[in-house]
Amino acid sequence: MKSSLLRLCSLAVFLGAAALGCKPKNTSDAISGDAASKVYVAPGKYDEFYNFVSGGFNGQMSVYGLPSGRLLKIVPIFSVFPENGYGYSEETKPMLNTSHGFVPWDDQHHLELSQTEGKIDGRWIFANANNTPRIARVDLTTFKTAEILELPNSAGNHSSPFITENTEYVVAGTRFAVPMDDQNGDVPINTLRKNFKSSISFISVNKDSGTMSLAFQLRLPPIDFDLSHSGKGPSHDWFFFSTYNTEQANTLLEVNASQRDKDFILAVNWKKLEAYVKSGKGRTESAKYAHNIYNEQTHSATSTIENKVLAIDAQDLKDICYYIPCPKSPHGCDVDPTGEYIVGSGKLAALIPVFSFTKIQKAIATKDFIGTYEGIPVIKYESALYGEVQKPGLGPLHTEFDGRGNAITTMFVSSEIVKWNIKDLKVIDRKPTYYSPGHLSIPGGDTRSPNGKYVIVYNKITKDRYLPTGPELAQAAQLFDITGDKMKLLLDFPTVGEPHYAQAVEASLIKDKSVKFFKLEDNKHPYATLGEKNAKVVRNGKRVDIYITEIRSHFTPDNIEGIKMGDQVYWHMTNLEQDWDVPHGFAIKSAANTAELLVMPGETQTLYWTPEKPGIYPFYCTDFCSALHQEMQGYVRVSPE
Ligand code: CUK
Ligand code: CUA
Repeated sequence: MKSSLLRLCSLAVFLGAAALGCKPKNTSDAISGDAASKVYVAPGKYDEFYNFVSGGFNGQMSVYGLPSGRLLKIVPIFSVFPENGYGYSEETKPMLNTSHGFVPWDDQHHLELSQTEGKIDGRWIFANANNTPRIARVDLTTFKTAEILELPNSAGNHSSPFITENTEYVVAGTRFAVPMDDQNGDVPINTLRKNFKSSISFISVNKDSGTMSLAFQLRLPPIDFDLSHSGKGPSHDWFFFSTYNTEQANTLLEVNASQRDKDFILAVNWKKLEAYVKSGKGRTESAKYAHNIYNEQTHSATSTIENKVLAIDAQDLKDICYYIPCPKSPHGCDVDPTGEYIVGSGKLAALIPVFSFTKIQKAIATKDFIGTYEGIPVIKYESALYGEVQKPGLGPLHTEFDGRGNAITTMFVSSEIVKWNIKDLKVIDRKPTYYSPGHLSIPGGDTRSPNGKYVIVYNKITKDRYLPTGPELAQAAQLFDITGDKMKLLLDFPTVGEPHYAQAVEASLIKDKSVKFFKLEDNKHPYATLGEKNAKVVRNGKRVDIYITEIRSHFTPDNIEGIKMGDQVYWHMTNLEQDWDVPHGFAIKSAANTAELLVMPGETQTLYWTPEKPGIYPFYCTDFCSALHQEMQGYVRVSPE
């Protein structure tokens, strides 16, 4: 993103917009007199909203309270996390398995809370991985990653994990057109048009368990999907995608991908598509992808490699896909709460086009097309257009809705947020942001019922906003009050990673369902130790299983002998506590110990260990658990073979 900033900024200068600049200077009028009291959450008081923020290149999700901006938790999703042993314990390693093997990092851009009838229901949050395409589901009772599904036939997985109104599907569009996985991919890159395809994955979600499965993939001629959103209400059956690179350029020069005056929004009738698939129109293709599920009873993940996918071609179905021209390098593709208006944000456009679902339907019914693009009908721009927001600012990126008939759009180049009325397309207010905002988020702001109290803006550049921390500065969010006609800046707060999309929701939907500890009697881990008297060391050839319990504040057993060089040692730590917020840690001195374990009350987690030489190895609890925490320690003795 930052490199394209340079291009976009020079574009701003080129357009004679240097006055707007990349760096608004005046901050004094941004802070209103009562801002402090509006964001102050007194000690002992809870925040009103949970704010879930994507981690970008850190591969995690962070959770903040709003309006305070206090960081509550980092939830590892696609990256290993030494703080709690995610990706290091035997139980969580399978979560990061893929068809390419163990991939302990990814680039996480978008989050979407599950919905029922177009409203956030607070059950799960879905996350995308851009690099090795994956979709994850985080359980909001435990704040743990519950499931990760890899996506075959994709590369880059940017336009996801956007969902339909009842979480029927999580939808994921590929960023890169690629040769299909079951073909020989060793083809000249300039045969892209012939040999590459673009896929949109439809992942169904089980209503009760949340379990995902890759239902089918829609195949299209090469095109790069950027962002997407489902329809709502009247447009419930439809999904909308922004695209770029309609020249099917295969070099990285932006000029190549942006030379057209207009790219496309793709409208897909997913409901009809689903019916075609159900009636047997799809074909089964071979494809390899991992499906990883964490089980809360066994406290362990299993990874399965799937080998088939159902595919269906857009060109074979005459009434599923329609392109709508959209100026110019569209990025965000956002649908208003009524489901009637679809906002395309062309990064390089000096206006914001707003499309009308009713007009799109009419154009389809009357075949008001200007032609086809790779076999898919292209609706006439004017026939789909509701209207254009004129002179909104420079570099419109993303739009959210306040539920009162207004939209707020980030302007990447002119570094501001702009509020405009959806009906009359008039700009109502603009406020500078610091600097170069990417995504923004209003609680419920992409659903049928936004809570238009705040907008939170995620900035790409924070130069001079925080104490310097070397060449890289804090990532940053800004909280604005949007209850009045004029937006008011209330708070800056630094964030973890590079935030892209974020979602916020009323805390009441989540907080009372939060699991406080895991019941020991429900612990079905095969190596659980359900009481100190069951603690033991079991040898089976070279394999040694150590069943250890942890309770304030000792290990049982705490002195272990009989381990020999060449042994493969599995430390199965069971935390016997049955109380809220009493994890115990485990770490052992040695090269093989690359992270600690942090074991939640009632849970069992395993560290695999191979001793490096004979001797005495101390181990201890890493989490300050009681006045005797420091004493929570032990020794293991390793003897020659
Ligand atoms: S993208 Cu980051 S600012 Cu990946 Cu959603 Cu627009
Ligand atoms: Cu257990 Cu410290």
